[in-house]
Amino acid sequence: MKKKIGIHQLYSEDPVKADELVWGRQSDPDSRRGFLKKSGLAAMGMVLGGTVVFAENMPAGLIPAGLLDLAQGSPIPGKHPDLIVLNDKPWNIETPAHLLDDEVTPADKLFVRNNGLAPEKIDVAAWTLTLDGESIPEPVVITLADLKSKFKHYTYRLTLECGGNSRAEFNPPAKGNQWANGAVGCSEWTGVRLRDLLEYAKVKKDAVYVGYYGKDKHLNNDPNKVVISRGVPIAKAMEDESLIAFAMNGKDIPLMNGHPLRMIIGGWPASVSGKWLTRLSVRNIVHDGPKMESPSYRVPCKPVAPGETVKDEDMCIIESMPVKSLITYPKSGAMITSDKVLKLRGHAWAGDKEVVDMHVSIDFGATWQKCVLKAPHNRLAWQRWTADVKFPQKGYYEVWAKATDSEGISQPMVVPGWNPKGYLNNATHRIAIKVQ
Ligand SMILES: Nc1nc2c(c(=O)[nH]1)N[C@H]1C(S)=C(S)[C@@H](COP(=O)(O)O)O[C@H]1N2
Ligand SMILES: [Mo]
Repeated sequence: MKKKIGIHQLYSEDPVKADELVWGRQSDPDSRRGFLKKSGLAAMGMVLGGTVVFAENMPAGLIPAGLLDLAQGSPIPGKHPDLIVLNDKPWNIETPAHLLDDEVTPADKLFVRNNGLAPEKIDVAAWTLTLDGESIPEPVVITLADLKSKFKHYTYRLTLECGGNSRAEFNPPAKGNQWANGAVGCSEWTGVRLRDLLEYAKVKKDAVYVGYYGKDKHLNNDPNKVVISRGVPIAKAMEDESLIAFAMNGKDIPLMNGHPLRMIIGGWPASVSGKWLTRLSVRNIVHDGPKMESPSYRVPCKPVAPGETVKDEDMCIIESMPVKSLITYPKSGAMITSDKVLKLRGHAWAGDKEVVDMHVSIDFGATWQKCVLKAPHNRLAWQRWTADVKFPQKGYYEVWAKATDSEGISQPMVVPGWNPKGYLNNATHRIAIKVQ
């Protein structure tokens, strides 16, 4: 069941609280007069398409009229109004496939997956990153300013996909956010290499895993409870593209995507890319932070029948994500005329591997047409594919898209490998086309 939360619903429960969430408005409980900070004001201006001239007169808890037409939209500042809200506590927001058409996913179209409450106050000037753990001789604290000025910067486009993306298609259903296909994106990240930081902190030879800690708060507000602390084996941490990023698409990372500092690990479930990063714990064992334990972000080590119960010890940690693709143009349901060639487009990716082949079918998988496929901009970036398709007669069609990775593994046409938590569904993406 999809839970969509529109702006009205958000405001109906507690408009003043909603205001605080949406715009960061701090309200005076006595006068109910809103006080908007500069950032909230700027966000409001951006969403409404112009500076709010008399903002200081705006009562707290008032839904801007300019937002009313955006009804079902995402109420998060800086996020496109057509993103779909699956949950608001915590925020889980996905991007419809047709909004993922850009080669580089813009900030307003990158999905949000929070496990807890995003930090409310970010003090960039006071932000530090600590490196500690069994495999670091002496804990090291680096200020954000030093991290930016003392280490070499690298920029990569990296595909981030939630391990639970496309969960909605599993049957029997798996609990959790019922993502359709839009918990994925490929933005351009700038930061320092995780490897450079580890070497600076004199990482020991016995290092096994790098675990992250972020500044978000547990849903129950308990400051001592860690929301999520996952990470990657040392070999993945040492790769060129494993970044500690402070910028996305040449700007500050959006608040909901981890501003001012986050880990970015392309090709692996995005849950290993820690947001609001404050600490890296370099472990001499497989990291054991919250949500590393079974069954979180794990799948059965051996395939199981749909609905089967799997023991915790028979679940294995997800590493590289499987081959997958999206049709990003046209939007599902598009109507075209029968004399037209339809120019389809999308992206394909394959975890740590590359996509080497891309096909589409308009006859429910009976025959497949080869697509034009571009090389990735850099390793671990998704790849653009295009195809010119003609439809033989008027009627309803489905376009199915199928990518094949460098090991010859293709996307399945039916939902693969049912698993208790509903991870790793990489079945072919399907859209509807009506030819008139
Ligand atoms: N600190 C922190 N990091 C986090 C999370 C979180 O809840 N807290 N969620 C993880 C999960 S499950 C995913 S899919 C990605 C989502 O990244 P995004 O919100 O920038 O799209 O962040 C990961 N990093
Ligand atoms: Mo995730």
